Amino acid sequence: MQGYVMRKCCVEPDGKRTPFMRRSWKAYYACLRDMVLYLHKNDQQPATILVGDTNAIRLHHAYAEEATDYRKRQHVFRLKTADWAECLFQTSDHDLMIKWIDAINLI
Ligand code: I3P
Repeated sequence: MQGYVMRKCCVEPDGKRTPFMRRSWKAYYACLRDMVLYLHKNDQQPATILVGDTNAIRLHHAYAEEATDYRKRQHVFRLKTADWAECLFQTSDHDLMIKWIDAINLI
């Protein structure tokens, strides 16, 4: 699965709140491949991203769910990874949000 999403970092792998400078929403072209969610700057010749980079999120033991507590934007889901990091993703509509959640949780 792949497509454009917005991402907002909330909690770092150490469990601490993401610093102010890195909490803003940013657009990415997301690609789900081999249990890793790669966040590319765009869909043109995606650059190589090494697993372990903040833009290559390992999905083993990760969990996605609708972020019903986040009311500033629509169609937002939360991704919690095995290292306790958390980020929010916004999709363009509800169906796409459900598809991303299922794709992440069912791999
Ligand atoms: C905002 C800034 C805020 C953050 C907000 C961001 O980005 O990072 O700290 O609020 O998130 O959009 P910008 O500087 O680009 O305006 P929090 O610290 O409360 O997360 P929000 O859109 O969820 O309010």
